[in-house]
Amino acid sequence: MTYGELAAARLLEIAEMSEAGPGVTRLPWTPEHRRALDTISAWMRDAGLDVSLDAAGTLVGRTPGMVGKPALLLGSHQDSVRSGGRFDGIMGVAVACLAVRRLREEGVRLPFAVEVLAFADEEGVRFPTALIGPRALAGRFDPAVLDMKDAQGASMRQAMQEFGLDPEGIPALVRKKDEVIGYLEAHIEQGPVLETEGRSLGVVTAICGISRYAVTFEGETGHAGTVPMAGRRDALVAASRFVAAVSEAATAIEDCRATVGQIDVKPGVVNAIPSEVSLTLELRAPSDEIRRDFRSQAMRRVQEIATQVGVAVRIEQTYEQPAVACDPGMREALSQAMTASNLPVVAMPSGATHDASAMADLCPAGMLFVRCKGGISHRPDEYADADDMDDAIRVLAEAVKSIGSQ
Ligand code: HGY
Ligand code: MN
Ligand code: MN
Ligand code: MN
Repeated sequence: MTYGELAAARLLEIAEMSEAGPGVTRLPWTPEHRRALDTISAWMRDAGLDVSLDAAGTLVGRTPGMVGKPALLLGSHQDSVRSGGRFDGIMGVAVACLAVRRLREEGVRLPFAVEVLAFADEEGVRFPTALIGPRALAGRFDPAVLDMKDAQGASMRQAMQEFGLDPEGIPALVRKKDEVIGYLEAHIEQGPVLETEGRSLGVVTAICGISRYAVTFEGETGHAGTVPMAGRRDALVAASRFVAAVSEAATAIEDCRATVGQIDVKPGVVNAIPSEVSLTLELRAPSDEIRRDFRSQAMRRVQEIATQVGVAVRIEQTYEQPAVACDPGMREALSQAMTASNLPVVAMPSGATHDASAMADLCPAGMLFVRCKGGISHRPDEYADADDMDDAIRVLAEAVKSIGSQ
């Protein structure tokens, strides 16, 4: 069995650690997360790593006996979106564990420690924020997020405590810059570029920035049959015009993305005019300047529409992650490793955000993309093949080795 085939088998097994329903739904600090921790711990021990769980719920596998030595960090996230795929995030953890095992089996001795990190929450699906684990390591953890609530009304603090963690310990997780050499993350591309180019791997040049908002339109409900159309203050009419307007505006700006993924209508009955609509708005752009310009444009437009329809509108920013350029040294280590593995080097930007976005605040960060069938992701039919994962394990191991020989 190749390392890639072993990765494929492990990912099939851990995909079962999910809520019921299509695809994988594994949210942070849940029973599904707890089951996944046991499996990932076994992957880490199989790679010869000592395993511990930190206060944010990040599982940490570290090479033993390297006390006080700086560490090269590998890893990705264990969580998924709702009805997501088997590879987003967790494949990076599996590939990292098998790259460490490969180095061990080759008898490679490194002058630094290696850690594999399985972050709890990268997607921001359960709570309206994300990247808790990497932001804690980078000293960017904002304790205010502990009061954010999930759809059941549980706060992040409660969720963590019920998971057996002490969130008060999160600020102490910050790493000193001289304790960390860098961070390398393997991740399924989640787009079509590598498949189109007929390549198995790509080196990421930059990661997009992202802003998320909670937008609430407040109008007036009334009888659907007796209230004339003229003069209605229908919150859903305003929201619908806004969704269409922001989508058209984003389409007109190259590489800018606007998505309304969630919407809730009150009173939500067939024969009453919607009085309140709350929705999530997400903006992404390759540069923070483009994203900021687009945000101003979207905010102007939402006020115009609210005035036209006679409703009030409230906008709260819930999450922000600036765009990040991957570290040239890490890119070079990955590129040389690809060349050493007889793979042509493909360099490409990322339209998805990643744990590496936040890790870049702590240390030099690099990413390795793995070909994604049909560019499909955040869907149950997301797929990466064993052969490509085998390439990724080899290249990641090679990159660690080359950093170790610098
Ligand atoms: O949404 C993203 O870009 C990532 O998959 N969390
Ligand atoms: Mn991901
Ligand atoms: Mn994702
Ligand atoms: Mn191959």
